[in-house]
Amino acid sequence: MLPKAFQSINRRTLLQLGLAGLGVSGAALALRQFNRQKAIQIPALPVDAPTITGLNPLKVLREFDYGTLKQEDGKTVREFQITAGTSIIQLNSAVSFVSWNFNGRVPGPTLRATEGDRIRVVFFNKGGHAHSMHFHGMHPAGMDGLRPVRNSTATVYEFDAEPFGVHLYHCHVAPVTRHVGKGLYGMFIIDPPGGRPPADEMVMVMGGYDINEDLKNEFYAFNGLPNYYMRHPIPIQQDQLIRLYLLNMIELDPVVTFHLHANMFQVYRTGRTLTPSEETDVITMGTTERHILEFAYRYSGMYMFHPHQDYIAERGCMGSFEVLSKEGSQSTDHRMRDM
Ligand SMILES: [Cu+2]
Repeated sequence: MLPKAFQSINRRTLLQLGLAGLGVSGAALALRQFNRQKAIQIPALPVDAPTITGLNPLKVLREFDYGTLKQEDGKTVREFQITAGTSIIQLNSAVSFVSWNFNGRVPGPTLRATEGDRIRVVFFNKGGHAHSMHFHGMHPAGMDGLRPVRNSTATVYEFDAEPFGVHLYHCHVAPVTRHVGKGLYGMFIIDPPGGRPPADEMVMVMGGYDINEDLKNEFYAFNGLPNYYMRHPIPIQQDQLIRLYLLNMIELDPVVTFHLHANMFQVYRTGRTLTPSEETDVITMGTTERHILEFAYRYSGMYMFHPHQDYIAERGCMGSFEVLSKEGSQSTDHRMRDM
């Protein structure tokens, strides 16, 4: 009998894969290989994960905004609607923070396109202050987002998506430190024309909060809420490729690192290559630096990730992966036992 994960694959699929003559065990083996290469299993998110005042880091993690697709004069256009606003977010049970944000989230939506697509961002400013959207990547000066867009007005940014890689956008109205620190930033992914191999893809944006305006951050977070992924570890599948799009948007601290426990990761700097340039378990990132990190966990269990500036980790920029064991395999979570 095929393992449960493969039971839904019917004879037609087997024929398409050229596996129909292999017999059940051979087919299962080949399908397992196929599964490893093609069908990525995304574990269900914890159902009890609470939504705290509009922010849900588990949603930020795997949600991509591809815009509204249009064809204009033979060109693919992706139209995005972004609204700047002001809202209060609850950083923990005692501390609230007035955030300025895009589409009610910190970080803003992860905008995603393929290299060469035309990007059209319809930007509404309902934030109560002048704001703008400045994109990283290549575009004409007029689309660079330096011009403040007054409150209750709108503008359109339009340019071609290039070059492929991991980019970002943020408000560029002075003082930028304050506008970014309030939460006006997000990730902008441009996929290479042929895409990348299948993987469990996720986004993490590191941010800081200066709650008393002393030009020092008192709290830090992955995807908006301090310590969220410590309380709600991210479930991932053992032996499955994880592609992490990682961005550092922490203002006021010149540099942070990102460290992954009990593993190594492949680095694609700024997402600008299709082959990795480096393997390590800690990478140093200045503000707005971003990379693709790829890894898979050999052993099931709980593994932390955090900047190795431990004061930053201990103020909220810390999380865990829960690596779920593969179907039918024994747990390899070797915990310490009394001997
Ligand atoms: Cu702004």
